[in-house]
Amino acid sequence: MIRRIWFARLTLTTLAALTPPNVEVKITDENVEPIDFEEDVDLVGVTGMLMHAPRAYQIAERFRQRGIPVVMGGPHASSLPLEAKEHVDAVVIGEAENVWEGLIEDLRKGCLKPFYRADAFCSMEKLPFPRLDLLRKDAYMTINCVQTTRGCPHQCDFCHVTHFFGKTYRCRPVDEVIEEVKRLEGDFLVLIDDNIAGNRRYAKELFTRLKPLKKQWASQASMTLTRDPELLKLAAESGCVSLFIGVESLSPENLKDVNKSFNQVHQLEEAMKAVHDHDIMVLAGFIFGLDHDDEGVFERTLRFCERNRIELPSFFLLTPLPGTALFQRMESEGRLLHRDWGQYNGATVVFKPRLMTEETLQRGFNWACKEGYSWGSIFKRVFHPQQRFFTRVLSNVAYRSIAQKTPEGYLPRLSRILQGMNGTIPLHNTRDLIHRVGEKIAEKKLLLGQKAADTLKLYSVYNERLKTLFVRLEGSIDREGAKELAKRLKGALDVEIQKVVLDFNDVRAFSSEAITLLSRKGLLQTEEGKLWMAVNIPIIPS
Ligand code: B12
Ligand code: SF4
Repeated sequence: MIRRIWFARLTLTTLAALTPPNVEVKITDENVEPIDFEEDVDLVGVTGMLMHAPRAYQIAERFRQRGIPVVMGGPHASSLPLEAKEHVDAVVIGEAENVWEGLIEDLRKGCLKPFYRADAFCSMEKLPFPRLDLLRKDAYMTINCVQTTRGCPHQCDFCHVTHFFGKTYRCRPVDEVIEEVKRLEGDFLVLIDDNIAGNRRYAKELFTRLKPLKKQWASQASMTLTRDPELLKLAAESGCVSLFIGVESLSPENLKDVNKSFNQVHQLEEAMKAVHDHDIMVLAGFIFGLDHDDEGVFERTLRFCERNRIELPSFFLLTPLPGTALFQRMESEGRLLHRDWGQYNGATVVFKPRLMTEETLQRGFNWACKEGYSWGSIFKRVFHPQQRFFTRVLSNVAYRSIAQKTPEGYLPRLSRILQGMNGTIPLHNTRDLIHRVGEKIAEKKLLLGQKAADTLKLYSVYNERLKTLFVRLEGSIDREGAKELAKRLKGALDVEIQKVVLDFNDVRAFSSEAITLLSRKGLLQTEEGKLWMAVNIPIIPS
């Protein structure tokens, strides 16, 4: 099943291509085949992401026991070279292009150095084509992987890409990419770039040149691509059939926290529709455990995927990767639970979340993974009249088989209540509203004469650690709005909720009836003359 969706990384095939032709190379991808530890070799190279580090060290140890030198490179070894060096003979820090040949030469001379650091990013011109011929063709959905760019113009706090490849976005000459694509067998390929649309001008040229080759391709892109209709159209015309898009969160506060505000939440639905309108499948990535995520995030996110018919939702737990701004922040706040890198796999909680306990986050994540690929959810996301229907179903079946392996999870008990707490309440009567001017007069910004908002919006967040529900109100409140608010709060009463904090700071106008009702219910208490208050809700009279 996994073969239907698994493709090979370009790491080892690239290294093989960089190896002098008089050296014999063999690739073993342990994802799909066992390692022959008895193999007669002069040098072993290991690669891996952070989560693979413990296994990489075991592999190194087995070969080193036989006296075979081991060199390690890749994202993990480059972030923590001193740690890696404790397990291997040499560490390559950064890209291999400028150092690999020298390392092999040193090996021949018997003077392997402990560290090889790529001091500058390599040129993207004349890169050798990866040795795809060394891969087992039958082990993957496809071995046709091509990289057209390195890096990303953005710098999201949790992402390792800009840390590793730098903020520079380097593009290969389009001629060379086209030549590489032409040599591939079959009509499907994966462009394994981190952000295929990082440079619009380059992307437009690339897509235009891909068009006549009549291949189909999949890739990753940031949301910015969805805001450029011309580029999106060109992508589709050049054969784009699916895009992994890092949506990450439905909360603007979360996105701001991780330096990803260019994902604009209010445009998300439109963006998903734009991609679908071009008959491109969406693999949307979501991160759970960000600082503004409460227990409602799992259900809210899954329903978003269903509503927007996202073909393949991918849920990840926030994972602080060494080298990233997120890691630094979590470390300085003392929130990392341990440094057992094997568990830094995006599916295990490794830090203290802000608004939930570790258990709630883990179980909620497990629930979302399983529920997201339940038949019911697949049905909602996939069954609609669009092309590539069978591809959608088959890839969901493959993802489902992986999701089934997720340990048992459950939807946090307060999830339903939290969904009910949010939303917009329309006003019945906007004529008799009294503008709230007190603080504004003090600021010399009179709001008198301005039209009052004709809705009341509720934004709720539950802090499981404080057992407190925070509700921010925005807009205007009339009698009906006040009644509805009181009703929802009453509904939210639960043994676990001990306190509710209402924030009226963004309420611009009240009707006198609303004020009376809120006061009668004990919801309105002024603090130093300000209209916002903390209320112990269990005292609400019915
Ligand atoms: C393709 C890809 C995948 C594929 C992998 C398919 C497969 N068969 O493994 C999929 C989509 C499944 C995937 C999943 C995940 N991925 Co991924 N993935 C990538 C991606 C986009 C491209 C990898 C690639 O081919 N790069 C091209 C090659 C040429 O670059 P390279 O690997 O860095 O190698 C160069 C150097 O590092 C060096 N080098 C590397 N290894 C070695 C070894 C030796 C001996 C030497 C000398 C040199 C050397 O030389 C190479 C040439 O310069 C990278 C991002 C990126 N741009 O690299 C992320 C990336 C590697 N993934 C990442 C992550 C976190 C994951 C997940 C854990 C995500 C998650 N939370 O679930 C999972 C783990 C899955 C798993 N079980 O393995 C992170 C790793 C960060 C880290 N420090 O660990 C990256 C960097 C992306 C990111 N946003 O931060 N991924
Ligand atoms: S847009 Fe994607 S690839 Fe670029 S920095 Fe953010 S997460 Fe990483």
